[in-house]
Amino acid sequence: MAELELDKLSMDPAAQALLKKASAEGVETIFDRAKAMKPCPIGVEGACCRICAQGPCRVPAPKKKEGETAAEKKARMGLCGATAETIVARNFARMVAAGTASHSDHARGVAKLFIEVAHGRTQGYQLKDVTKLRRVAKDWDVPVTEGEGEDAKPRSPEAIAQELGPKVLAEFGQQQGEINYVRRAPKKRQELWRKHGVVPRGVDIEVVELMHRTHMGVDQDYHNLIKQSTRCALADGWSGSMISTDLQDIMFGCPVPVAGEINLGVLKEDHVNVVMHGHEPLLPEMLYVASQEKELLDYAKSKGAKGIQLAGMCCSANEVLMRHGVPVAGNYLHQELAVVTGAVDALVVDVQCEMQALENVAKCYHTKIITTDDRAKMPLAEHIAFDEHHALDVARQVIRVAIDNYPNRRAPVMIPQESSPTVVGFSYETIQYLLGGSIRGSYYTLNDNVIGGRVRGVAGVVGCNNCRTTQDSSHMTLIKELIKNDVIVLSTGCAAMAAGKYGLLTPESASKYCGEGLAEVCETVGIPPVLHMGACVDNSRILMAATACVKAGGLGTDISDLPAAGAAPEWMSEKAIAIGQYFVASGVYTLFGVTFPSTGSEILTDYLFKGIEEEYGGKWDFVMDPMEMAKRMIAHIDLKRKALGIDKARERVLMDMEMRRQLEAAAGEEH
Ligand code: NFS
Ligand code: SF4
Repeated sequence: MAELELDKLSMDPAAQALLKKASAEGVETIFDRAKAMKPCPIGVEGACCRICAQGPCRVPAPKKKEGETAAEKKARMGLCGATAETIVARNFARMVAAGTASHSDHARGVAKLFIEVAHGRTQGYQLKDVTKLRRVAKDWDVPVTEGEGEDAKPRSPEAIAQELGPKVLAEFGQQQGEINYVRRAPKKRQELWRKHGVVPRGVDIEVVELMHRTHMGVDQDYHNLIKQSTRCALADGWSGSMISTDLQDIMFGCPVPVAGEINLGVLKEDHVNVVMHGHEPLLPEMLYVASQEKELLDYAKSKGAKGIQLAGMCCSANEVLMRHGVPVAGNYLHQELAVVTGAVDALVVDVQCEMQALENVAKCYHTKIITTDDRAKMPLAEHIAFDEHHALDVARQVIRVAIDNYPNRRAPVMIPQESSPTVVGFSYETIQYLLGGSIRGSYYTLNDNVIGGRVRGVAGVVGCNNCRTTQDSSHMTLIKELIKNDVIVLSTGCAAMAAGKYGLLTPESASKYCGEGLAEVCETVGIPPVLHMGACVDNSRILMAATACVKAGGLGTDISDLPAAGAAPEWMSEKAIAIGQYFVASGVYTLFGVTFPSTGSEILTDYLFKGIEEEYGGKWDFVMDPMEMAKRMIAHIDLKRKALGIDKARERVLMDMEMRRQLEAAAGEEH
């Protein structure tokens, strides 16, 4: 691969160095394949229907839109007569269904584990955060005390959990009524959802119904299809994902600020390196415990290693980083590159975002790929099945395999030096504590700073890496532009890791990159301008934070009133579309980069980008250029400030700052 192109593939020097190594060693990566295989232009715009065997039917948007006559437009249909609107909406809907299914199947596993933990039937797990357990129990109408009046005593955590677990699990199969956490949303939002008939009944039913309605010859009305997509996506955000977050916090601990390191430089040449890659923190929690056991450390030493280095990848990484400060080897596009270092003794995967190509790359090195989830196998990998009843033993076995593999390393090993310090762990609760203060117990201080104009607004920057763009580049350009304009950034997933790699997850970065208003707030509170809130299921924490802002007062009465916007500039997964749809339906202006899967239908795109706002107060947008993306987000934030009547306050703050700058300059001259 020509050297010149490296900076087009990734802005990360660690990635560039390893791409060079891969190329010299004749190892193919996704970056090579992306060059060789161009995406299908019809599929990209969602305009290929292959849901029955009479197709695939292709209905691409005409090159020149003005040129399409009514007759041509009419002729643009599949064999069964499905219009471009129907076909594109069906494809979009299926992405929402798959994304929701992924987050929710993860959540179901967590709920099942939770029940086992409650009954003491697992190995290694416990109910760590009893305060959160009690709070969550109240939200599910599970009593936290027993006895009446003065005799009332706190109920044991086990008893609470034993009642709570089955209640939560039942929500997946619930057939009617409303999902429980709808009650957590602002009142006005709940009413809006009820009015439009999109409050999810349960989790599974919304996915199944959406799959049914997108089968050949069922729902042929794009608006109706997007309506069910909304209902399904809301089940993701306000149920599946939120359940994962809550129960994981109870079992593994609710994140509080913790220091960590990010990038491939966290691997150690003289240690046994175990990379945990995937999304479900169940096994990684136990790997973390096992990696510290003396017996295994001694075993590693007996093989000539100095110790065991655990490192995470993708969202499993975010989970253990947030809770234990376990270092992160990288985000999505780093997975093959980690193997290319030649220093990874075992790459342990669970579910989601794992490239099958890992097997091929691993063949060129000594790395053992270990699958651990019966739902996610790879033909060439070793499978060590996770079992919550013996989770710690399974973790020990995995680490033993890695240790046994350590002596098999082949030269040359090359670990890039890059790794950046981070401060992570900004759960919804932590932000409340840091910014709201324990007295008011709310997001009041944050609101106060927004109202006063120091903080211009709030942005969520989330989502993946995508090999069709320069790795991390759009994330960085967008985030830097936002914080420079005093917009505080909440981040999750691979976007948050990107922010970490280039130093934006440290409190010190505030004075370097932020506008004066945001810098002052960050310095006073001691927080980074980009708050790492966790994995992608933890986007539910952003929903909770947005709701808390509404409830704290002064910024309107619904999420759609907030000076806020969301973006996924490098998205690639179906989960991202599900997330985007629930943010839009929760009232957020949501921008995606790279490509947008509805462009095959102008009418549908117009609805998603404009019409839907009249119904939900939020809308989609598609912008490839991250600077333009920032511009639109800031413009939207300013629009909301104006509607709230707080635009003048910001002008005053800026004026004060200018005056202070002049005074300081004058004082400087005097000296
Ligand atoms: Ni989210 Fe996390 Fe990353 Fe994208 Fe994949 S790891 S769940 S889907 S690629 S952000
Ligand atoms: Fe073609 Fe209709 Fe079959 Fe889709 S459902 S493949 S548009 S015939």
